[in-house]
Amino acid sequence: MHPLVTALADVVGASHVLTDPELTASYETDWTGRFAGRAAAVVRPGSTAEVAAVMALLHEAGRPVVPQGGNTGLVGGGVPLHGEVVVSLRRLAAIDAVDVAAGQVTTGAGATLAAVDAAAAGAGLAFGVDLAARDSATVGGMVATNAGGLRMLRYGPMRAQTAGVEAVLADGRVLSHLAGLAKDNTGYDVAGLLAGSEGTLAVVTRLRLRLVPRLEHRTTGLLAFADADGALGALAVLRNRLPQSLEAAELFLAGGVALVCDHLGLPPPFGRLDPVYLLVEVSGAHDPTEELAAAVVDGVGDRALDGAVEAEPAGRARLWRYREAHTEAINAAGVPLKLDVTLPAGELAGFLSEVPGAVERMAPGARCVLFGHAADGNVHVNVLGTADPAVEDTVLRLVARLGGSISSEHGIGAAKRAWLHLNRSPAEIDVFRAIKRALDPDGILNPHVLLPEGDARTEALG
Ligand code: 2HG
Ligand code: ZN
Repeated sequence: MHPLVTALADVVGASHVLTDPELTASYETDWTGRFAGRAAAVVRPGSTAEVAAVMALLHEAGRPVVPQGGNTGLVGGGVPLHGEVVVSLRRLAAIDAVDVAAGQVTTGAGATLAAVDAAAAGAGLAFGVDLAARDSATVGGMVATNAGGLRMLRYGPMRAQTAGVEAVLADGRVLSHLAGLAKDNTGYDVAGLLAGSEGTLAVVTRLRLRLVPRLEHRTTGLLAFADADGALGALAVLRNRLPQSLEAAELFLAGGVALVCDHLGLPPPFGRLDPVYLLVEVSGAHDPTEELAAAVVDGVGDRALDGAVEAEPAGRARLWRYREAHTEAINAAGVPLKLDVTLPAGELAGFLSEVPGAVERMAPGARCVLFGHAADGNVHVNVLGTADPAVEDTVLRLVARLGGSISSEHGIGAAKRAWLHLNRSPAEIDVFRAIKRALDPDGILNPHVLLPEGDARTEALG
């Protein structure tokens, strides 16, 4: 056995150092199947102290590391594409008792989103971020990618929920700032910096998370429109009419709904495919159904082709299924190029109509599925039937030209590092490099993501 494997096993126990390809396989391929590599080993520490000891060993040995949570990332940022050691945080899943007075909870990085929300529910509270991968995505990975999700318009992204962080530096030193004090101006905001750092600066081991009131009443509406302008106009009206209660506003198109219906054997909403759908959800301490129905009837009525409002859980789930099953339906149809982008509000409708043609010109026959979080200007451009980087290049350049962001909520990862310069100036990238060098001078933490290619250490290890 390799001496490093023996040393790691001494720290975490032999059963938590995996080298057998059958056991490492699920840690080596991303959820879409697009990004895959071989890990030198997979290490599964069970505590912050073990993570610290593991990092000290790997640092001394000069071994590059990919920290991994639930492996639900979509940009190749959490899988070992270059023979790295995977440090899986999933065993750090313990959640402390909810601090009701503070409206916060301290949790291990490996707890899933669903588990944190369930713990919050036990105390009459909720977690502000929600997303379709809730049963697998871990809160540590969600902080590392600054995940946004379905309620971003109401509560903000993971960075906004993160009141404190504990993390292990590349050399094994531990930073711990978990008090979650509402006012705490004692220097740099490390938690804020680690949110969105994609495992390149430190390994997040514990978090102090903000919780939000649990709003028991919830109503979902699905509206169909002839075009994106109609849907986005309706959204603008609903945002004004429902400033306190609007929690989600999701947009999707006929092509995506057709895929979902094929995949799940569902009838289309309203018995036919309409060009554009807007799904909205409102919540409140009191039943918001009337408020939503009134806003739809007076504010949106004449713009929509059809609509449904559901307050019962089964009816709401039925409407959400059309939106939430997009990712799995796309995966069932092939290995997609996934381009998660933000457009300025005024450019969104134009982008939605321009992208399919631009993709078709680059990759004739490729299938473009567009959906996303309309209130955030966030479009998930999924392209099936091509792996041509020229398609990514075309779409990302179009986004940048329109003043948007090439990564809305999934991160840069391995997938988009070649295009970081479209959104970040040379001076900004120099600052990124300086921060990276300060925290990880030997460049062992996720060296092949986020920063441009030439920055990674190149020697093959493993
Ligand atoms: C979602 O909004 C996720 O469902 C995944 O961000 C998006 O599959 C995608 O492209
Ligand atoms: Zn999304």
